[in-house]
Formats: sequence, C-alpha cells, structure tokens
Amino acid sequence: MNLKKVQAGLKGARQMSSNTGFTLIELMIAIAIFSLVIAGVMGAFWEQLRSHNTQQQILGMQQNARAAMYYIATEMRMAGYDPSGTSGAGLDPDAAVRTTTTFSMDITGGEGDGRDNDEDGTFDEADEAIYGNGDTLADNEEITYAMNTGQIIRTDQAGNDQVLADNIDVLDFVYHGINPVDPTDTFFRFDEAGAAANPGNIRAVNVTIIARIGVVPVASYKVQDDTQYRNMDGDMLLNMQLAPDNVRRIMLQKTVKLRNMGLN
Ligand SMILES: [Ca+2]
Ligand SMILES: [Ca+2]
Ligand SMILES: [Ca+2]
Ligand SMILES: [Ca+2]
Repeated sequence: MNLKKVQAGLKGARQMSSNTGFTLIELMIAIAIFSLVIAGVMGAFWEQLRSHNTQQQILGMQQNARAAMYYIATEMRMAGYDPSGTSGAGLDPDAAVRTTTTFSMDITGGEGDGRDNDEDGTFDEADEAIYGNGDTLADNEEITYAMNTGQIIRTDQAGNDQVLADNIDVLDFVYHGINPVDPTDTFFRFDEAGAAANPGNIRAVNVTIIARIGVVPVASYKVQDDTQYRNMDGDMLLNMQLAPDNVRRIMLQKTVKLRNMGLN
C-alpha cells in the first residue's frame, strides 16, 4: 500500500469527523430553532381550530334562530283562520308583556262536523280532518309562543311544551293594525294593553328574535358586542353598549301579515 494514499485517507477521515460532529452550542441552537418552528406550526393549528369552532357556533346560532323564526311566522300566518266564521279564531295578545303571544285558528275537525267539507258527496270522511269544524278546541288550534329562561317555547292548547330554540336573548312581538279611533290608519302600532283590548283590529305582527352563540369559543375574545339592538319599531330590545361582552349574536326580524284577520 502506498504511504501517501494512507496519509491522504487519514486526513480525509479527520476532516470528515470534524465536519459531522456537533458542539453543545450548535445542538442547543438547533433545538431552539426546531422548537420555534414547532411552536409556530402548533399556534397556527390552534388558531385554525378555534376559527373553525367559532364558525361552527355561528352557523349553529343562525340556523337555530332562522328555524325558530320560520316556524313562528308560518304558524302565526294562520291566526284567525275561520272558514265557518263562527269559531272565534284570532289573536289573544298578552296585555302586559311582549315576549309571549297566543293565537288560534280553525284548521281541523272537519271529519266530524256533519258536513261534506270537500264537497265530494260523502260526509265526514277521514280526509276532511284538514277542514275547520267551527271551533278552535283541537290541540294545534291554539298556540302560545313564549320566552322561558333563554328558550323559545311553543305550547299547544293541551299544554304540551316544545322547545323551539335555545340560546335566545330576546323574543319580541309588536302588533300593528287598524287604529280604533282612526280606521284610515291601518298600520297603527298598538301597545301591549291596546293590542289585548283590540285583538280584532290586528293585521300584522313584527317578530324579533335575538339569538346568541351557544358555547363562547376562546377565539371570541377578539369580538366585542356593544350593539344596541332595536326592533323595526325602533324600540331598544337589548343594549349591549351598557355592558359589552364577547358573545356573538344575531338579530332576525319579520313582519308577519295576518291575512285571515278581519275577514269575518
Ligand atoms: Ca277546529
Ligand atoms: Ca266529503
Ligand atoms: Ca265534515
Ligand atoms: Ca273526501
């Protein structure tokens, strides 16, 4: 073996060993950089997760409130439905509070009213159950909507309660209709006592729902709700400016026209 080659080989080995080794300082720097990178990645990951959770909560809140509004508006449109003109169906607004309302309609009972409601020549078949019978005594013919500890509750005539929505801050009913002292004024705003005293004059109800996010996610600390929530009639329903919080809310409003009122 050539001596020079051996020497060159040894030299190469020495260089290699000094190049591949780490000093303690180098190792600590490497660990520090690695930690920073991991921390950054984890931070971004948590931020994504929080943001995703927040979006899910907001979606849930919106769906919750919209479903409740849809249900109330759809059912309330039938208020006063009275095909026989004798059932007395109509509104029964609460004289003191705006967070609850009661209304009735004659939408069932035709299968036993002794008449041929669908005029097919046969009296009182089962398929006449969708016709009114001149009273509003069936369970679904008188309905009350009310707030109860953050929930919208639907109660039927038999007293069956159904939770329509959770995480509700406000449910508000404002009645409009024919002014008792000026019949040309057909969108007169009744106060609670006035609505209760003149239910037959009511033609529309402004319904407002303010819902809140269910679980307040961590990321929501960035959000501050200091909104002054007013309904279509300009009433302050919820003033978060007085005590701002980190809760996200949504306000939905709808004018429900009562086309069956005032027909009889
Ligand atoms: Ca009926
Ligand atoms: Ca029939
Ligand atoms: Ca019948
Ligand atoms: Ca029939």
